Amino acid sequence: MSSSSTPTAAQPNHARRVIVAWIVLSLIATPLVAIFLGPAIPPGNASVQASGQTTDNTVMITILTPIICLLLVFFVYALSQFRKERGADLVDGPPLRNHSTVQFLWVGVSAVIVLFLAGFGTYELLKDGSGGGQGPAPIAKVSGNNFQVQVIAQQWEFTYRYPSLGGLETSQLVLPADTNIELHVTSLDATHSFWALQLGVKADANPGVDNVAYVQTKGARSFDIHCAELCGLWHGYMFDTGEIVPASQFAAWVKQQQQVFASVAKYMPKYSTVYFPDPQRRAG
Ligand SMILES: [Cu+2]
Repeated sequence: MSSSSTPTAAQPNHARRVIVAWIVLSLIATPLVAIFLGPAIPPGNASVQASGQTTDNTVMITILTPIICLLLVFFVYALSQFRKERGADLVDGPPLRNHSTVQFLWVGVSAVIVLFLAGFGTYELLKDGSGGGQGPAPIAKVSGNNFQVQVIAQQWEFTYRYPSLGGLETSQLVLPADTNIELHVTSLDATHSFWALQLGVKADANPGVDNVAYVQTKGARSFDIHCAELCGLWHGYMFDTGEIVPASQFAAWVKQQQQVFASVAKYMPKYSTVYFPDPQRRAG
């Protein structure tokens, strides 16, 4: 940088340089983030809710990109241009006080971004049942005939009950493709959390609570299930793989599971929206 040490020397127009660099960087970075980075952010594409969350993440980081670009440009510009020269005194720049344009832009732009995201986020949460558990009386109900599946957590596994299939209980979660599912998440003992990553579902599993979460499956694929609430010694081993399968394959699987289930059905507790700890089982 060519500069004279006299304070009266003409300064380049720093603001214009920063703004030009910011606009150029933003014009390059924002489409790249929206097209490539956003869609790569979890949870992915296994359900309508998961796709919705990925879209929401994309919207948010796309809005954030110009802001981050401004910070980066200003940071790099300040580091390279506003350096104390060797031997020179350390002098502060002129203070920026009562600059109404800067104040108006700062408050105005921040308010617009925050209020827009609050409105957008609320709409997105209510649109398709969000995939997070909404408790026993959901605000955002997904209308229509949903296929009910009860998720029962206990130390340290999940089991799954299908009330429309005679209370069939299985150790693996299998769901039909392209179906509206109503998950009823509960627990037999401690507080757990049912987290089906690629479905975009994460719902607390509390004893005595029927926590409803909605998910609309897409095509056939497998997905990961983890307990997401520290629930005791083997919490870290409380994971599972679920499957979304075509309707015909689902029917065949149900038939096969019902044959297995038939022999133990008489020992099963009656289907209920919630259960309470079984002292016998816990003692064992
Ligand atoms: Cu757990």
